[in-house]
Amino acid sequence: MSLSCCWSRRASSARCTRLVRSWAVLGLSFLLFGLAGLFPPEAYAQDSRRAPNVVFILIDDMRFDAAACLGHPFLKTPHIDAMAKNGTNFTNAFVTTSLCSPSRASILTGQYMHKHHVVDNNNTDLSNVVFFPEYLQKAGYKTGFFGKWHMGGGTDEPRPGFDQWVSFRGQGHYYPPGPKWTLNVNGKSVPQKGYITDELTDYAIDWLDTIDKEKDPFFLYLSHKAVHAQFHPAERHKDLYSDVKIEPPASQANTQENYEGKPMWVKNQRNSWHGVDFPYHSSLDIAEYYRDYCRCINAVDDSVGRVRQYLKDHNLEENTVVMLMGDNGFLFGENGLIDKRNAYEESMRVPLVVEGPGYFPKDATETAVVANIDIGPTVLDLAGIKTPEQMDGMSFVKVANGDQAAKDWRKNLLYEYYWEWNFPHTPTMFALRGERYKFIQYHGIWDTDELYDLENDPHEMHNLINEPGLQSTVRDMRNALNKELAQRNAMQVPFGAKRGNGANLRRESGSDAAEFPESVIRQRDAKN
Ligand SMILES: [Ca+2]
Repeated sequence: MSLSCCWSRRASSARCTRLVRSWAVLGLSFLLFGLAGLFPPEAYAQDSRRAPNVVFILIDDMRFDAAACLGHPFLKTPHIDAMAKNGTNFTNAFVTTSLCSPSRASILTGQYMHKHHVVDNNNTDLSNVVFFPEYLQKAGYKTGFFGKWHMGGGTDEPRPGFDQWVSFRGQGHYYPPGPKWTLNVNGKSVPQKGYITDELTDYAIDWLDTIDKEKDPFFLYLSHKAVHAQFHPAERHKDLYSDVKIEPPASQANTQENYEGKPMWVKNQRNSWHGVDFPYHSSLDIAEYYRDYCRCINAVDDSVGRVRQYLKDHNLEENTVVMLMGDNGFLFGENGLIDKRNAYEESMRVPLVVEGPGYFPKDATETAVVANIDIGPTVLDLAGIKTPEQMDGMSFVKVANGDQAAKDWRKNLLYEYYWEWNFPHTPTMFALRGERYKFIQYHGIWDTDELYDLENDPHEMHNLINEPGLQSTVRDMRNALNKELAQRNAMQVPFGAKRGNGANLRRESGSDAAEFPESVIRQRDAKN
């Protein structure tokens, strides 16, 4: 092996750094002892540095494209861009369930929803799970949680795994709604003073100041309330992007062409709580709504800038891995829908940018399919802790560095969402998201499943489920999905108690209900 080999690969400075370090240690070994055989191979293959600090920044409902470096047409996000320039942009990052609490539980446990059982935003039972920061504590890390927890939103009490705790009940508020609104700071109620994105960053940085950073590694979990609805930008950002003309996505138009081949639930949801005809049962202007969403991103970008500046000012850049991720995506009119939950790209795809000199390549793009369930295993791997058996995810450190062959990485990612009483317009679905094709299988509807060619149809406009030339692909993906569900013991759908009608209204002047597709219509008997 020569040192030059790493330059022929994609941007892989981390691997080079490790190789240089490994060869330096190996040379020293020969010098001191003369006999390489005295050393087990691990002795010079391992990183001699202390386990790195890790900063995990989770952005609520951040779409895969919600930063300039992620391809957004007008957002200005200099700090997230600088992070991507100094690290790796994972362009195929997903969540295994596109909903706040289930996805957050998957991040914290490394498990699928069907295993951790946080199946909606109401379920509060977390008695049978282990949060990955609990392992970090045992390994000597100082751990701090700042922001939205959400699982069991009725309480803001500290949860296991964190030495420092700052959180709030439920979704929290951008600005305090009144003098009685409080944050929970290590078990004590403390009034929220200002804009939540800034205030959480203040708390996080104040906590970093208290740590003996020479002695202890730290894990900072900065879990922003932004950019969840209802969007309320910081005062300094309230006029940003006012002159930008916002065009609806091409698939938003209510045309026969757009709904050709789509399941009936998609057209029906158009005129519902989560559709453009009756958004949140109101007359909301989706374009203005999106503008405020973008403005809220800017406070997050400022927060990223402040955290990175702190690391720089305290000489922590070289031994700290910073990760930025969304807990789920968000639709702003695609297919006539808003919000999330479904398995379309805008819903299940999220941003994931990771920087850490020597750990992740700089200015690199990684296309391996990674997910929220991989965060726990990855952070534990960085800390030198083996992935616990109960976790479903995998560490992506090696695959990002080119040290793990692509063939040994997952080819298809399982996606799951369970129908909710509260939002009856999105059905239960299971999907396999592969590198080229996505197969979506529904439970509880009877008109059609879906298959998309993501290479030629990235916006999922043409359902290929009935395409004659792709029937073997449909069969293979259906078999693979069923096999994966069976192996994971996931062929069951839990549900909670019904408490009301849910958001089941339709606007009288909105679009009509969908008609059954021709594929299920017969003239006489089923043999026609
Ligand atoms: Ca969310």
